[in-house]
Amino acid sequence: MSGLDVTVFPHDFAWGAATAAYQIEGGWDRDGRGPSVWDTFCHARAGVFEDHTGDVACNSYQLWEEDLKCIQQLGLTHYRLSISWSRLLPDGTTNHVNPKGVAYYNKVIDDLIACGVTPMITLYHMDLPQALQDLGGWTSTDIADIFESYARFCFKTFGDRVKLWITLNEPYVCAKLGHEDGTFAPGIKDPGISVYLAGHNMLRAHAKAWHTYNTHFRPLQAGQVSLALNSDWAEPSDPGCPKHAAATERYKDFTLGWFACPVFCTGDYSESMRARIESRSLDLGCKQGSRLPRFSKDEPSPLGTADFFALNYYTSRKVKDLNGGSKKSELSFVGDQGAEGVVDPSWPICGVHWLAVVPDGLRKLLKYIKDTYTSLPIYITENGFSQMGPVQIEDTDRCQFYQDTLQEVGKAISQDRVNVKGYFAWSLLDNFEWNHGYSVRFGLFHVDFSTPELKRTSYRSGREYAAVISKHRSQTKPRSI
Ligand code: GBH
Repeated sequence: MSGLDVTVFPHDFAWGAATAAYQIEGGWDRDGRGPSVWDTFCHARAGVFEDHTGDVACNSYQLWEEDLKCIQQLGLTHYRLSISWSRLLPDGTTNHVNPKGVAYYNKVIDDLIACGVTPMITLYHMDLPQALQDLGGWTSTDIADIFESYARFCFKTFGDRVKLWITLNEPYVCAKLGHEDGTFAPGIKDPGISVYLAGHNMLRAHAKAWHTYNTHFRPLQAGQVSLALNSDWAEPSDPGCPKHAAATERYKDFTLGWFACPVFCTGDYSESMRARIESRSLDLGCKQGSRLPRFSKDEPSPLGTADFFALNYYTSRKVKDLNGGSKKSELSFVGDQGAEGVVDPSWPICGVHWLAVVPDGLRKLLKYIKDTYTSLPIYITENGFSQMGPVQIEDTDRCQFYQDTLQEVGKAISQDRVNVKGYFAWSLLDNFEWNHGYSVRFGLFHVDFSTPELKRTSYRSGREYAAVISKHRSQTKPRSI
């Protein structure tokens, strides 16, 4: 990454790395932690690579100090972690607080701050307490208030020190993979119905949590709250064809727009999403009218419930129109979307099959977000490159990827005038990569899962990322007044 011009990044740019509780913590039943949907999913052998589980993962629950050493070696200014909801509140509700869980996160937060690292905390990263799933999980209306109580508890307990909050990570993935495709926990396959209910309740939950923070905590704590949205950059597979161009707009509206439109634009789903789902619901004979729920006037609106834009970007897609295809008469999210994203054969794939390397897609997406949704500051809360197969500690391809990607972020800042405030590499450590188990490695640090010590060793990319951060520190001076 030595070819990177770091001077385009503002002096207070956040250099981070990210992780998520279930993917690193292990200690799944230690010290009073309750099970989450991912414990259930893995233990049921519901489709994870070679039946891997997060029971031990990187054992960050016991080896936090080792993680902290990695963070310090990188010289990060920021670290994004998530709280395991069921470690804090074993049954998901504030009726029962686990003091050991509180102590763990207090220590992590205090240690970070003592080392000069700013924590960014995600409240929910795919790991719903199983007890709440048993009540209907994200498809239940009640979940929004339960999440709000959990969020309130976290703001109250940690908010004196934590100033950057993410309520939900990737509601799209949780709704679609968890409730439509069934490839992520809780493994529900209910095409075209639960996906919208889950997404809707996540938006309600997020909005309630943001309003609680805004009213009761912001005046004293002065922090910021957002939700992390994943999005590919999308372009028509054939730019000359109006059908594919229209499909591309729908693709964007159904992925990023599904959550970004209610939060950043109108307080409601996009017109295109509403109209499509309504008319297809009629065509397909759905009894209750549209399968896309409505926001109630009696509840806090999602509009304006983000203090910054949090973006997880990994890859890009070329979009094809599907309106005439076999999905036309199928009750499904993709049928509603009427569009399909495919990988351009010219794009290299890094490790896992879905991850086509398209660094300039990030620049285009950043500009699109600024032009379409908001002029608020943007944090890139995840972005990364995976390895599969034999481990390469000298991961020169990943180094090239980070250099190319950061160069594109730099262009977004200096040429497109996008207000990018920070960048979080996914991930600090190799970890439990959901349905791919430990077969896919995203870390800046290698973790040796074959021995109980779970030794962390820096990849070359970790060393080079550290060099970028320290070069930036030495080349940019805070503006003097
Ligand atoms: C992020 O999702 C997650 O927030 C993070 O926890 C995760 O570790 C990281 O990405 C890397 O994957 O294999 O065909 O089922 C990014 C969005 C959604 C992209 C799920 C991959 C699975 C495609 N991801 N998708 S498939």
